[in-house]
Amino acid sequence: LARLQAAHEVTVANPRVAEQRDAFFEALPRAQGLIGSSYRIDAPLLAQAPALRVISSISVGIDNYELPALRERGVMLCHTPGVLTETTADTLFALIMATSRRLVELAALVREGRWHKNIDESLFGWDVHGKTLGIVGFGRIGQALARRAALGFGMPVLFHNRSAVNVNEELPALAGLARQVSLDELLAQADIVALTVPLTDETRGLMNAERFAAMKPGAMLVNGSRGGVVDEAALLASLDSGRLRGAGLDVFATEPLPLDSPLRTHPRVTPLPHIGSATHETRHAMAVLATSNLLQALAGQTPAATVR
Ligand code: 8YV
Repeated sequence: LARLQAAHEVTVANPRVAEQRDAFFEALPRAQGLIGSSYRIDAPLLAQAPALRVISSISVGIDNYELPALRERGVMLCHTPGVLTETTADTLFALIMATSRRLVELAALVREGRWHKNIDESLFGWDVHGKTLGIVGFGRIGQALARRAALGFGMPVLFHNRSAVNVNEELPALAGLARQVSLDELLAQADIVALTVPLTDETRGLMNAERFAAMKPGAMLVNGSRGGVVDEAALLASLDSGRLRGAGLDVFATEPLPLDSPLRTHPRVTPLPHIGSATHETRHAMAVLATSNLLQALAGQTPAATVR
């Protein structure tokens, strides 16, 4: 990346890190290429980068990029789909297990020296195997999660997807194990609801008070998509009412999660710091793909992972 930066006036958009923020905005006017991830790239920022030709995002999600502004300026956007699918699905299933079996809470009990006697019913978790999993958004990650649940844990899978999916033809390994249903049917029948939709105008606030009220009493939610898909006030109300048994959250409306957010310490919430793809292997693969995308684009080619 250093060679790339030297050769092509490339800058890395990671202004969350204060000392990098100044360097980022100093380099931006000269940048022809930009390596991004979760920073908001919108029209005002692009106006500061007249030389910018390509953005290569180290992420599969692209909700932080203002696509019309990119198109208007002819800036190509590439991302890293595919290389993080399995890892992110692993994380989501780990979140299902951790939330169902209260693993984080019970590990803390041991760590804090509060394990004095056999664990009683007040600390029991719930089974995962055999429970019905409802997956909202059936793209690569949703399908990978379905394979883990259906093939590994005997869980019937319901999924809701914007477009029709012919499981028998497209996903034969899941034939007879995963069924496409309406969102209402999914919420009414699923013991565990997993969100794997991209954040769009259609999905923002999807899980609102009405949808939480439509969930099966005692159900659980896990979110590995984007925090903006969930109305967090409605989530908290559903947890506090006891209707929702628990929530495993890897993403939040505001990240890092504010210290005063009730979600950070809620007893029924298992929080993770947006680590869906955060393994050594996968983040390396994402960086390699993002660098390759940038090199191709700066050489005048159109990488396969270009956002259309
Ligand atoms: C990214 C993600 O690593 O790929 C995505 O969309 O949310 C994560 O896997 C994160 O955006 C940081 O780059």
